[in-house]
Amino acid sequence: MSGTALDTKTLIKAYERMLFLRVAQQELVKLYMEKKIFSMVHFYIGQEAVAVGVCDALQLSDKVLGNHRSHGHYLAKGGSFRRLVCELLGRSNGSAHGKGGSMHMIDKSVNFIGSTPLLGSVAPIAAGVAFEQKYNGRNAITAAFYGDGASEEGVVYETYNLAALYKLPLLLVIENNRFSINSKLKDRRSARYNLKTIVEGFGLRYERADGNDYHDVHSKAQALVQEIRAKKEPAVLECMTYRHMAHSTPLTEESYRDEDTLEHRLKNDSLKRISNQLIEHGISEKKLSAIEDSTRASILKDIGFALTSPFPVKRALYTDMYV
Ligand SMILES: Cc1ncc(C[n+]2csc(CCOP(=O)(O)OP(=O)(O)O)c2C)c(N)n1
Repeated sequence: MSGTALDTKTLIKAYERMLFLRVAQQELVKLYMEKKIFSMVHFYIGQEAVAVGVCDALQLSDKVLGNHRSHGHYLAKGGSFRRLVCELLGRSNGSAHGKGGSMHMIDKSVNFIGSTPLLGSVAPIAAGVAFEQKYNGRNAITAAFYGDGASEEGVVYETYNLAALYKLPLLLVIENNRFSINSKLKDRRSARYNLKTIVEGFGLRYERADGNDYHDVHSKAQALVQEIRAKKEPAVLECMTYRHMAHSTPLTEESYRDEDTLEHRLKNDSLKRISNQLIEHGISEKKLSAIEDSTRASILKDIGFALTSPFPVKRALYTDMYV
């Protein structure tokens, strides 16, 4: 952990935000199992400290982009759960009018610019967004989230090069959950692969955080964001984390894991960690479960709204098109 200790009020707020992402995902899993979600879904359970820790270091005017696993990024940037669940259920008041699904989260009102499932493609797009911010003299930065698998795509290395050359206000957040689908880091990279050396070699700053620890992610993200804003120089923040569920479906497949067993993941779980910290701060378990109950109630209300919302009309097929 780094940075000065967090006060109780800040910890509770972080807990509430992370818990919202967790409970929202748990309820979405149920909808998925009931076959109410048509699109492919990649759940974010386990990685909440990354999205919340980073987005808590940003301002509303900063822009965020994500990947195929972006429910958490979207919500952490202030996106509406009601619009998210409507989108997943294919309803017309979804964030992309029910036509994008889970992998195409977008909400320009909170500067969540979009998520793109083509691995690695988010990096150059985010660099373009950051270029506009610098070119037009805005005091804002862009953050992009992508996984360790995506970080191996060639276009990401090209982005490092141009981002450093043009000194872009860009924060690239790598969520290293150790897998690209079921493929392990050691089966994809030489034992001598060193991301810090690579990133710094291109001329960007590099930091590594414990992605299961809100405080560590947040304090490192905050320090980088301040530097990026002041100096207009890009940085990479690599967050080591775990996804609790399978890549997508079947949701609970565990056979490809070795050291990151279910027991190990639960022991290191970000929400468990922050609730233990709150208990150390004198917050009772009763208070924590009351927060969980009211969080779930608000989520269920939005799901109820979504389930009774209309599907897009046929002529909506011809809107929001580039042709
Ligand atoms: C260019 C490209 N190649 C392959 C895929 C198929 N694919 C989708 S997700 C995924 C694994 C992604 O792993 P990572 O980037 O680490 O993110 P995670 O799923 O672990 O969050 C792959 C190979 C894709 N979407 N795009």
